[in-house]
Amino acid sequence: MRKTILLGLLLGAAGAAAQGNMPLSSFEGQVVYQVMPDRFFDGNAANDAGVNKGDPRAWHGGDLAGLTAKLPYIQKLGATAVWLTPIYQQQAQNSFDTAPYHGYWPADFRKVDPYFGTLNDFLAFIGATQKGGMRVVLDQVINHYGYLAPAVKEHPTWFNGKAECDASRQKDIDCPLAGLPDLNQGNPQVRDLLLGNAGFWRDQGVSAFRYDAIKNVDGPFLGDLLAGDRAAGIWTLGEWYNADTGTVAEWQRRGFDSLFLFSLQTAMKGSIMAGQGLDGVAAVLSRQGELPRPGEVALFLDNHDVPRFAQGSLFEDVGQARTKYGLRALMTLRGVPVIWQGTEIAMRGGADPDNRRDMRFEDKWTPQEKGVFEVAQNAIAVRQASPALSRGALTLLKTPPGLADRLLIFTREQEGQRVLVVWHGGKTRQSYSVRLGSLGLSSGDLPVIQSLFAGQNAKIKVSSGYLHLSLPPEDAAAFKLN
Ligand SMILES: [Ca+2]
Ligand SMILES: [Ca+2]
Repeated sequence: MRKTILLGLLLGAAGAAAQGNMPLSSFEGQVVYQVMPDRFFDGNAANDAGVNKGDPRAWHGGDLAGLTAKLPYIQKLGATAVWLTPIYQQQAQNSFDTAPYHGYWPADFRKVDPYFGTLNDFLAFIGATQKGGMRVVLDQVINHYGYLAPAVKEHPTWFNGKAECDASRQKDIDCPLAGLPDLNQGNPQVRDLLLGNAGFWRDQGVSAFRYDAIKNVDGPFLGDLLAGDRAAGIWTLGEWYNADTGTVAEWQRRGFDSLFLFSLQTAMKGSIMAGQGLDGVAAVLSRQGELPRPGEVALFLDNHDVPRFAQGSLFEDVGQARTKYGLRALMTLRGVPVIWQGTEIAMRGGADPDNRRDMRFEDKWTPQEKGVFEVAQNAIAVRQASPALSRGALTLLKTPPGLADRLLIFTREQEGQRVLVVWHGGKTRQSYSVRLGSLGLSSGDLPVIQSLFAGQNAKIKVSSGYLHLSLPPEDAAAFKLN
């Protein structure tokens, strides 16, 4: 026990020193593309034993060789970083009639599962990303092993059992998540194992970690883990399911560079996909001042744990149109946009595993899917070409009374460049005339105005102290002001 405390103090001191000397890692300006390798692309049929593409709960054969082969596709979309769900060696058997294709049932944290390939395949992928100037975010599991991992029987003292769970006052931390064998990070062997895992993968050339289920992990251990990452220049992204602005702010203060802002995803899906007012989005954005580092927060329309964004609409064509709106809207926000594979073509799917259908590439697309991709590609390019959109401060403007459900207006500003952003929830094309003074703008603030997104007809004019907007239905527009 004493040894543990001393080691903790030492690491804490090293962490503090590192924080003092090292600039904080940043992903501001990046666009992340999220991949679940088993469901992305099969680049090696030799590791496909037992694959059954007809079963959504089975292995589907996608692998690291396939991911490397399709890296040009991700680059063509315009993403600058790739987040892979875990690639570790998984438990050999199924649980609940489900194979560990998703990567969250690890058996060995320092081996690559043969279905995904080898460590050399991973290094080849890293090499290809580095050649393309891209970054890699690797998913790290720190809360549990897979249900049937050999370690559970080999090292019973590593895990919180029923007694520990019953006695705990922090049930989220010391009780099993979905029944998974829960690691006791207070055990020095477990601690060293997990800190060592982080070091092992850092050494393979990753830029960032996405830490799974941080709500369920011991806080002091997380502090030590983050100190090590920070000292090594690794960006850390925590997953706290359903986190709101307050939770993200708290964990940024406690050392994470970023968390996923689930509350914004909920509000965006509600307003863009389900016809709720845009005031719900404004309410989330109005809290950004609470965030220590708003530019680092991870923003998303959907991911592998929630139903697909496009699934929020009954009809496929409506889902596609609203996904275009969602993708444009996402690219106007302050933070780090994360696009889950297939959202760029408005793939559909309900709850897990239906939201993890195999990725489909260009040769299989309908003209409508191609249309969604082109909007995604353009929106990303517009964001990347604009310092204001990619890194600028966001200032929410006051929407005139009675319009807050239909209009969301804000500016993004960086290096003297300014962009005016308008989201329009109206169901038909509509014109609005808003007094500049009521938005907190003066006419002198709006010298030259240029619409930024291609393929949409959004217009803006300033005259006699009014901002006149002519907006397509259900879409987000961005206008460069100078
Ligand atoms: Ca394969
Ligand atoms: Ca736990």
